[in-house]
Amino acid sequence: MNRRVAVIGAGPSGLAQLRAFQSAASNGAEIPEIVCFEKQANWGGLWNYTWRTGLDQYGEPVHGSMYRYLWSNGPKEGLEFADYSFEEHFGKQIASYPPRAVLFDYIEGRVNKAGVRDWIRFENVVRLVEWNPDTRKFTVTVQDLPNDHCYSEEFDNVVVASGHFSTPNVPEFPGFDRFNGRILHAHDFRDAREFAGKDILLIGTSYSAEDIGSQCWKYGAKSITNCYRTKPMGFDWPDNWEEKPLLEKVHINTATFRDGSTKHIDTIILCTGYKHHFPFLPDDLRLRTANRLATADLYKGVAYVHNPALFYIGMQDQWFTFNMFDAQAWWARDVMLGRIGLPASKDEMIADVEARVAAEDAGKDDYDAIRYQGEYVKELIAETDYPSFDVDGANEAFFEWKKHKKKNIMEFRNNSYRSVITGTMAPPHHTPWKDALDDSLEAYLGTEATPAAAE
Ligand code: FAD
Ligand code: NA7
Repeated sequence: MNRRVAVIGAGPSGLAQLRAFQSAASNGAEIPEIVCFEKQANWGGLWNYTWRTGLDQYGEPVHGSMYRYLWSNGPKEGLEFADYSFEEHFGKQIASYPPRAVLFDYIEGRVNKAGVRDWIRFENVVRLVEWNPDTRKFTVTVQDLPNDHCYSEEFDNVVVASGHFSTPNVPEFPGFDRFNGRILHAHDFRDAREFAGKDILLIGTSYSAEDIGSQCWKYGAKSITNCYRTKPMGFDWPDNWEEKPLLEKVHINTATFRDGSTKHIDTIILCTGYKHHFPFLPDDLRLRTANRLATADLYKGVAYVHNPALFYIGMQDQWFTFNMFDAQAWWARDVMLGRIGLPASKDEMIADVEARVAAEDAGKDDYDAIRYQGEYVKELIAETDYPSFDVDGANEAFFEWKKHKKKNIMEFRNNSYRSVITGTMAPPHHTPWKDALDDSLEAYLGTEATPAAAE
């Protein structure tokens, strides 16, 4: 087979694609040549922590949006790889909300075992993808950053796995230009200790606001205020945390909210989400979608309806993450290997997208959304040889998680859930989340209580 496949990005989605092909090869299939382009110097995507913000040493926008002390925001039992359990990786079952370094280690363990690192060209950023309708091939233009060299190669298929939580959505509010303090987006947040003793204002009500606020609270902020455009998060917050209607304006250090109330503020953190941003894709190939479970223009959530030689992995808003990316990558692989056929007409693919959008819209709450995405994962897995797993069990872990958050937002990470891959119950973590200041892999996997000061 002399076909070639380009994978853009070596985060969890791109790595899922590499593992999918490697798995087929190890089962005796003939596979195309796979070339993965990754602009960072290592794999892991967002889980590859960087202290950098803004531009990197090459002048590239920094991809990383993760920060120090980040622990999984959902139970690991919802994201476990069906072909590589936590027990296989760590040699034992571990607690349910691992910090970033622990999850990075787990992600890396599977692809080290698969031996796919040689397929990746690190510090090679994709600049442009073009489709040639005559040859029915893509031309991918890449810049080798350390050698400052641009080159182009041809591919039969392209898989876009470049993530969508890196390009910040940055609204402006009246008075920002004269605010006497730091204004940053969640994308640039790195270390909560910077905000110890300060009055913090968070704009937004989703994961970033909840978690960055919790981090700042844990590491000693004086007060947390978050404001909402649609509705408050509604958790039972600590005494020094309050929720307010949306910010109307700031003047010097005073924030005024839509209900007319005011508050002294030292720092504003925009937790206002991210944009799907593909500067390397021309109009005919570029996905334009809102951050939702049923994306626009992707048949089965994966194949681009306007050119199904192009695939997108991980472009949905996410309850399920790693195992959903796997389900998508296995499915995309099987289309590329000719094991799964696509509908003959574009209209059929568009009808599939419309049905998914309608089904998502019919859901009434987060529980329906979790079920919806669980069904999607099941649907894709049923069409490939990705190991089947108890998706309903993973849904249950998510339901429990939501209840635990409602019960106590600062204690939900102290709970444990049962693995749907191995059936083992996770042990409780040795230290309550709010007291565990050291987020290193060693501290987490150790058995001692570790309230040690963070370094
Ligand atoms: P990414 O991880 O973003 O990886 C994309 C890769 O593509 C990167 O390595 C990037 O360098 C590369 N790339 C981009 N453009 C180019 C280019 N032009 N050329 C070459 N390479 C390129 N999920 C969970 O399951 N649990 C959590 O607790 C959790 N916490 C999160 C916290 C934060 C702050 C954020 C932002 C996300 C979190 N997520 C979490 C969701 C996260 O999106 C997924 O876990 C996962 O990282 C998505 O993988 P991905 O490969 O699709 O994208
Ligand atoms: P999300 O989940 O996309 O949420 C964005 C939030 O920002 C949401 O509460 C929005 O409010 C709010 N938002 C967006 N624009 C505005 C403006 N202009 N004014 C006020 N509020 C606004 O992003 P997150 O960063 O929290 O999470 C992304 C991923 O990172 C997630 O998958 C996690 O795993 C970590 P709305 O509800 O629309 O009114």
